Amino acid sequence: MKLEPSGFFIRHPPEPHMLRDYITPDDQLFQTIHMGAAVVDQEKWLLVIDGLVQHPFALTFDMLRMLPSRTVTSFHECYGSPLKPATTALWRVGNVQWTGVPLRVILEIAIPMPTASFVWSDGLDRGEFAGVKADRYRKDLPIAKATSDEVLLAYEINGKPLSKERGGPVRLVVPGWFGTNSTKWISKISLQDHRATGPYTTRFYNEPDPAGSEGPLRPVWTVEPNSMIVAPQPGEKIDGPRVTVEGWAWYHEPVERVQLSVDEGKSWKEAVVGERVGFSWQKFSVALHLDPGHYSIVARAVSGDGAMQPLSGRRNHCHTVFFEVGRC
Ligand SMILES: Nc1nc2c(c(=O)[nH]1)N[C@H]1C(S)=C(S)[C@@H](COP(=O)(O)O)O[C@H]1N2
Ligand SMILES: [Mo]
Repeated sequence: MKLEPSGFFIRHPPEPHMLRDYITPDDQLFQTIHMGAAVVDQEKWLLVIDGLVQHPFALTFDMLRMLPSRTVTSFHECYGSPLKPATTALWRVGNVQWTGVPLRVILEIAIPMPTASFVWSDGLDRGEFAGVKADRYRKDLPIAKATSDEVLLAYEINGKPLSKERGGPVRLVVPGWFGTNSTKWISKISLQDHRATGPYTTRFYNEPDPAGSEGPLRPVWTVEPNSMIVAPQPGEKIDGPRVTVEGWAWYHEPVERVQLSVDEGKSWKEAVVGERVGFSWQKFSVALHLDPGHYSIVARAVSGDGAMQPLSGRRNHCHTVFFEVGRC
């Protein structure tokens, strides 16, 4: 398997204030590649389904295209480096439309055995990341998530074929879960009764519970509540007194409230939060009346289940933007 480029590669997203569009264009969406981008010939691509199934089989790209497809709008967020403690906020995120065949359709053809509890997914990339060698990129999903409607074997992003760097011709997409679970250059699905072997589910991408409990590490699966301010932009000078604050909020479950503070979290004002469509990010906005002066504004997403962003020290900590209100 040829890798081009080979080795670790990140394409960083633009600053949050540049991500104003509801649908992030492909060229504004970050990319994360651990070992290199696999060069896959669509004509030769084959997906193998095996393990704890009654009917193991393989299918070509043309066969995949004949199966029922759907389009899911979803935010897409990278967890960040699995080598560093999860304390730095990155806003390595976007919101896109994925089109493909629900993984469930494939699993229904294969018929999982009752003992199958995890779905492993293998990518065609191999090599070394952080000094650790791997013969493939391998991830896993509990069968309940793998069989939910939104999980796709995707071949399109925003209505266009996936590029090589995006994981084409076919990748897994796991809406609501961190990007690391969405295996690119997918070539094999295997049903198993235990978590996947290989560095990307054992050495990397397990973390302590941020609640601080001493228990075992948990897999990096569901996304935590998060948000980012897209307006005002950092350093902007606005004619007051009316200042419109806007941004995006996301979580694996819908975000219920977004709160804003101009006094470093002492008091909070509720923003208007838009509906979630599928697994999309949600727009928030609020109009503030501010006297002339220098301000810092902080946004905090709160979910229906009570989870909220911490002010600092966590990968999803609150975003702060400094700006100035002038006299109009
Ligand atoms: N095969 C394979 N799949 C992969 C990766 C990889 O290195 N190899 N990187 C993962 C990570 S960490 C993220 S955040 C997403 C990034 O997808 P994108 O580059 O399309 O944004 O792909 C995931 N899937
Ligand atoms: Mo990632």
